[in-house]
Amino acid sequence: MMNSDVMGIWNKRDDVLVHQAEPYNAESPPGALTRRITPLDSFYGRNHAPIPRVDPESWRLRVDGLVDHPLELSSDELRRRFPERSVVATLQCAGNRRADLIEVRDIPGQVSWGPGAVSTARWTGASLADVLAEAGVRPDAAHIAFTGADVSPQAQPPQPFGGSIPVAKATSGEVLLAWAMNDQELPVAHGAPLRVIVPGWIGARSVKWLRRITARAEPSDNYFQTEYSILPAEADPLRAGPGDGITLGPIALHCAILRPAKNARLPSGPTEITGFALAGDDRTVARVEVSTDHGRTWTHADLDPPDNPWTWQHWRTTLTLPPGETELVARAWDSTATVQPESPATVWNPRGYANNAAAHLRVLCAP
Ligand SMILES: Nc1nc2c(c(=O)[nH]1)N[C@H]1C(S)=C(S)[C@@H](COP(=O)(O)O)O[C@H]1N2
Ligand SMILES: [Mo]
Repeated sequence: MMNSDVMGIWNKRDDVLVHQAEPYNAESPPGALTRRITPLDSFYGRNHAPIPRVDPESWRLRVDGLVDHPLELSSDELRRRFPERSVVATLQCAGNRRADLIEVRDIPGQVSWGPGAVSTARWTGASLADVLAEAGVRPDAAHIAFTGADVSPQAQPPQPFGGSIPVAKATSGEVLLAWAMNDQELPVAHGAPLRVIVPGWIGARSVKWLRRITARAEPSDNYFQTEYSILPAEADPLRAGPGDGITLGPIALHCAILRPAKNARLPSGPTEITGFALAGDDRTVARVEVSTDHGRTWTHADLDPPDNPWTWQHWRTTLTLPPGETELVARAWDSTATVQPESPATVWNPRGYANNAAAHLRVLCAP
């Protein structure tokens, strides 16, 4: 397939930041993140393999493992047999803002994501809880595993992308088997004919091109289930085993400055500073603060109320910036009174995941 065809399938705006063309990895332009819902043409894309060929006619979803009634469902059956449900949810890659960790210490072989591996959509589909209720999850099942159709050469051994979540989250109602995104047919690039959406959890658990749902006693043994984990700082990621890391699940508290842009040159005087914060599963953002004096004093920003616990909350404040260089720092607190760590150095880890340090950005004001 020619490169232009590949780009055609992804169907993104010219200003998305493409880190890799194959597998396609691209982050959203900062301007796209100022809106509550991210348009499809600027929603970030994160892949571990080429797009798989899935024929929507012959495609079936299998539900098996520790269930009383294994199911095999076509797209039509899914839409007919289960009530349709929509959830607005922010999807964030666990590798978002790895670039700031790389500045602390190099992380070879991983995509150097800036702050744009995050976007928000309105997802529509069947509730996973409803499908699992029909299959009858047995009491000895503790995890629900998902398997996609894309075989990743990055995995050892090469295997389809997959992962799992605990039964409690899987049956919570908000986890969707989505066939639509922003009220349009789910694009192939984002997992058509069907993908999982696990609101409030790292993007990696929202498996695209879904083929199979398996109820298990243990978490998924898919390569990517434990690849997405926090290793101890001194571990060698190439030698680490599945049990060596802390497996990632719920999203860590996060905050980003959207305006002004990094290294912007501004007139001095009152400047509007905007951004978003995201708390992750079961929490909401309770407060965002901005400092221009390296954290000595903080200004309380205006924060949008939460729509639900899984969607970013935008914030804004106006500060008078002095002439010369200023470092803006923005930090979020969540509804459990947790605050973000100050520095990426605190959270550095060998695979560069879950950088939840406060946002830092330098601007230059005219005298
Ligand atoms: N089948 C499959 N599902 C996948 C992936 C993948 O490579 N293959 N990437 C995961 C990761 S790491 C993220 S962050 C999200 C990205 O979703 P998007 O490409 O729709 O933005 O999809 C997840 N689901
Ligand atoms: Mo991800």
